[in-house]
Amino acid sequence: MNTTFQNDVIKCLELDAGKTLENATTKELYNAVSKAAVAQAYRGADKFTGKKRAAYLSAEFLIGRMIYSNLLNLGLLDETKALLATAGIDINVFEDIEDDALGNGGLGRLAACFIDSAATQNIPLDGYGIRYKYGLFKQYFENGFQKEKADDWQSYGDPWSIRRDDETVLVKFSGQTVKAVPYDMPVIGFGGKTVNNLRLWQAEPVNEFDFDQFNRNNRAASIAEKNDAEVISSVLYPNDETYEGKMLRLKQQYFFSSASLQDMIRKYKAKHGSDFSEFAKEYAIQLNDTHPVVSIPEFLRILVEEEKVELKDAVAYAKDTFAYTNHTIMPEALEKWDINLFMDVIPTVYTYVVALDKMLQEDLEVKGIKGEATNIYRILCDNKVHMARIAIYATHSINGVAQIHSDILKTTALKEWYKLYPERFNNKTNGITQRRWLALANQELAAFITGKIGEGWITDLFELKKMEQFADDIDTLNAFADIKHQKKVELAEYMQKMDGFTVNPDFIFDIQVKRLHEYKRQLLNAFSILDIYYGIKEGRIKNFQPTAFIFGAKAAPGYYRAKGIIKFINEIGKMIAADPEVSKYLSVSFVSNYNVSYAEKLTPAADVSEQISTAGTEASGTGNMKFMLNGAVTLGTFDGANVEIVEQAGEENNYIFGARVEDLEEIAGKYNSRKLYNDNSRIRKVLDTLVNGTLDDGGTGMFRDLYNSLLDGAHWHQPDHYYILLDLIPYCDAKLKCNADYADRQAFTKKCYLNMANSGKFSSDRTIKEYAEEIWGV
Ligand code: 26Q
Repeated sequence: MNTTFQNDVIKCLELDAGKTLENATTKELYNAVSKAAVAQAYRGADKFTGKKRAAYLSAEFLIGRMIYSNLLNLGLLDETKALLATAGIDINVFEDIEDDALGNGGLGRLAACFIDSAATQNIPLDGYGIRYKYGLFKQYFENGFQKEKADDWQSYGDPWSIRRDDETVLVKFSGQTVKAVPYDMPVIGFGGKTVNNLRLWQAEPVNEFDFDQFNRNNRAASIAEKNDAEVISSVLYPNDETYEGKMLRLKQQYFFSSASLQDMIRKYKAKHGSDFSEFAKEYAIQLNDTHPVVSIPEFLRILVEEEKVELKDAVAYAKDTFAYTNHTIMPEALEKWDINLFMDVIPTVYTYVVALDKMLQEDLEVKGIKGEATNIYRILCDNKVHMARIAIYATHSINGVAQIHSDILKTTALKEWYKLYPERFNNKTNGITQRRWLALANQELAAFITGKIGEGWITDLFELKKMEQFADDIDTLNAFADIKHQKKVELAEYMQKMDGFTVNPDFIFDIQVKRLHEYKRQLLNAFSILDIYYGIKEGRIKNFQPTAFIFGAKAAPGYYRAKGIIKFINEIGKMIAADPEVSKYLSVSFVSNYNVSYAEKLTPAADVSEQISTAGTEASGTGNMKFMLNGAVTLGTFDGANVEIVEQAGEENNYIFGARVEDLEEIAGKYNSRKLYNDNSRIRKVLDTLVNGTLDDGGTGMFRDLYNSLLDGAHWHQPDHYYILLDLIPYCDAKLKCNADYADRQAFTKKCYLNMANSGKFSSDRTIKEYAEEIWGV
């Protein structure tokens, strides 16, 4: 028992709230426990001194709820439970605390897993990002349609952050200067030995209030500067994968990029003065996608204009310091700013973009590339600033996030660049932290594993391989199956409480949770459910093992088609629930407000993990890894990290279907979705529900639009751009095969078990060590 920690909690309650454990509110308890834990973290940590550090620059950190994971890593979880229990309080009261939802999805959650892993593996890595006032919107449903409301994540306070006014910096835009105020969160490694830092910048005015304007009765003008500054860190853009050229978004990017660089440069100068030749020996900077890439020309600007470094030296230091991670190959996600907008917002930085473009041209000329042929490389082209091109030209490392993705970058998406700089390209397959996604989210399975092989897996997930030796032991498999059932019961209760769904825990739990996107093909899943529905009704499908299909997804508020898909799935659920003949075998539930905390309930409860993106579109996926770790089979395409998942766990233990990248390359240009529709009555039957009145979109025209997109195409896309109709029948076959296999419960449990036992590769501990060794040299 750590009496210092316990005393701190009691003391904090007394000082901050004038309360005791017995009469404190949840909010007061939360603040007291958190503050005591922060103090404990800083007390116990080793100090890194003088070593090179890495910085992870990311517009998003999707941390989720912090209290449980921090207590776990500090070894204080059981103790806190016990302390609260003395006053009759259940530690579950903290489930009311909001998630830190400062990210959209995979890219932001990856950043959160990475900082957890780095701290656990004693790697000096700090995160830098934006302290958005409002995180990703909260989702609710009205008549099956998605609605959004603001996410006020600080409603219970933010006891994990420490505001550091003394380290405030100024960020200058054309005609506007704002303060960037750092809020630091301790990033606590498992065991509490290493504490790294996550620094999130908040935008504030230099002058809070203009008294002159106020006295002249100009109320709005008196607070205009405050509003114009605060808006910069006010809200996370809820748009992943589609790019929008909004001025405020560029301001956000420059705001945190500039502040973070100023921070590092200030610390560097305190040690080395103005000789920047050692900068890359002190700092490695990893750019999480193109969102912080403006930090490269900003680095040049500061070095050249404020530190009097020669431009060509500054560029050389940049190349040694920066590295870039690509998270998508889809053209609509590539950031390209209008030159005019860029010049309007940050003209002083634009100068260095021009300089980079010129140096690039000179380098190309040396390699014999000139004139028109340079267009595919030019940083400034078609009146746009191409951010990914800056990131490739002025860094020493470019990585994809799964093997197949990195290969596609080399052979397709960035092949011209690969010819120029082959040595820069590398792969870093994503991972997830087993502390949150197993030790915390599935305490029953964690305890079971520890009972068999000890707790080494918590910091070395490859240890899970030792579980394989029990894969034929009946008692082991039964115990494993019991835990799965227990987690399904818990999820069913949670869904009842949160969304009013009644889900039968004796059904197969088949789960698809992820952002809503056409390429992720939730619509394909919906069609397969309709095909099963009609198959059961027509007697075509017999002996169907009852299945609960569970969805969770947010659609970007302006993404009309994605919202149509949500409504469609909700209508399918309604139709099936109203049909007693089929609802004995099928249920469809779309949970609302899917977030990290919901994911922690869903992942342990899945039997089947749906990972069905069109081959070549999902850079990696990380949800797939969470399900595998918790013992689910993957029903998926040969895409992203699924490829490596089946490589580890065996194709025979998973259900892989559909066209592969090579098949789609072959078919491109010849694909005719309408022919598939005309030739196959099952395809026709399910598609027609969109337009024949079977399912109702409330007169919005959303379903007709979906139907047209599959058969007629729209915008610049061919019909059925994501090959839903091509993969539909193979997908239904794989799903039914999986369903039939479930009848042999023991054989199916063994498949799930082997997935868990072979998931060691997918720890973000492995990934972050690869970054540290192969890119950062820390
Ligand atoms: C860009 C410009 C303007 C506004 C928003 C954005 C923006 C924001 C977020 C663009 C993209 C994102 C997020 C992308 C993302 O989450 N990608 C996912 O990254 C995961 C981690 O590598 C992969 O596993 C997923 O495959 C990939 O989709």
